[in-house]
Amino acid sequence: MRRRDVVRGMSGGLLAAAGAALLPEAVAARRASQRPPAARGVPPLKITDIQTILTAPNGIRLVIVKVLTSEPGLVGYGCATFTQRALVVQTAVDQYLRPFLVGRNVDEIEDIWQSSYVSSYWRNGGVLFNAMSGVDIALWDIKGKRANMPLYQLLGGKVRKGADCYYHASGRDFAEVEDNARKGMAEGFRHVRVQCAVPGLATYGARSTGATDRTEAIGPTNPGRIWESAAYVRMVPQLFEHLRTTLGDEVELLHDVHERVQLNEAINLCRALEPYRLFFLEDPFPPEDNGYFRLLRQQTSIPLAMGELFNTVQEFLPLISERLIDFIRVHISQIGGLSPARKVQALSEFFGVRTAWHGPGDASPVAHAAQLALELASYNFGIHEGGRFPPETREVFRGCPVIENGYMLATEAPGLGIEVDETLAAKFPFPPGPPHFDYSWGTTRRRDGTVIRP
Ligand code: GCO
Ligand code: MG
Repeated sequence: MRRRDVVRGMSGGLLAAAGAALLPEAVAARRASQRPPAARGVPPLKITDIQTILTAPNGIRLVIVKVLTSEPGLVGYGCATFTQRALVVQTAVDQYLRPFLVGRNVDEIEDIWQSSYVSSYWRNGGVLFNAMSGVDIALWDIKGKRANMPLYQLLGGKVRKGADCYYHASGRDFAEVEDNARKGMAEGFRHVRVQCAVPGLATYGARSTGATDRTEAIGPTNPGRIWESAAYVRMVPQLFEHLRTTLGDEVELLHDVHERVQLNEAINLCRALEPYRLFFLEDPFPPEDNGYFRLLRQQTSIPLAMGELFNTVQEFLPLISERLIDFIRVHISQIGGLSPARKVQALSEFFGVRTAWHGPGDASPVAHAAQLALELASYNFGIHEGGRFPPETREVFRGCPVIENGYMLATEAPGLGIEVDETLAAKFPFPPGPPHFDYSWGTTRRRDGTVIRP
């Protein structure tokens, strides 16, 4: 083969290398010395401080972690929101993670996660993992800013233009749910989660119509808010019958059971819902009943989503590896942040499980932006929960992802693209008394007084 033919079949660096091999040594050496130096990454930077920002722009208690670095002005934000126990997370960050991590190299995200994980000896759980998540997501934000790239670039680059979102529609009756679903559809959402009140009961996702006697402490002998599953299980298929008749077949419908039924009820409910072609049915069981998925899976073709209450990956590994669910729905700050979420996403891809990270109002815009980065870069993305950031939230979190035509889109700014306006954040202090989202946990009971999960 002649030299010209060899060269024609090559390109770029290979061509240069082959050329150098064929040139006299002195010329090759001169050319090498003229080449720009290889990129050597970025100079080491230290964590100089870790702070917490507490804010409730829409009445929902959010915990944000701010990591400061030795480069003046370079900071990162992470979400550590465990809204029901926000102040405990703040203590975990300020009193424990901060002293453990100040002085560490900001680039060592994985090692910072691994060493923080064992730094308390007893580990995991909602408080410690949320605290770690605040730091973890902030470090990814910083890495993106240093690279001058939006975070999805560091995770592999886009595999889609935007993340399809699902809108929440609820109501006191079927007509109100339908009206609210139509509002979402008119805004361009192709996916709508529908929840409806059951008369006389404290139903998840809809304003309660049950009576509450608050003069005495709620307990087994004074149950207060009442939940019974039988009426609910009868209502849901009727709701879907109504919605498919009025809204048509095109729109994708979702529903959250919120862990409130027994195995046999879940089987019957799933079977009754099959004709209505749900996008997914969420959280039929509490995590304590993970074992039920093996039985439910065999009985129905309804796509199953599960997971906002999970903490450790070990809890839900079998659900993924045995293909017992269709969507994994962990709350990314609850499992420790973006670093573990990336692993869950990668693992799930190999078992045909799609991601539908938990994303209600108690996941801050910082968490949504981190989820979005992963969703844009991962093949097995399923759906993004949430349809909007309210105006006050958008003012505090400048640079929220954009929602357009039912898609969440990256702003293309470096890192997560969000700057927290701390002066404004301080104008929305935590509300006194039981926070929003906190009102019913541990106080909703069966008619006979037995507390329900959750
Ligand atoms: C959802 C959830 C939430 C949770 C809430 C708890 O799927 O959106 O179930 O509404 O109940 O995040 O704080
Ligand atoms: Mg849910």
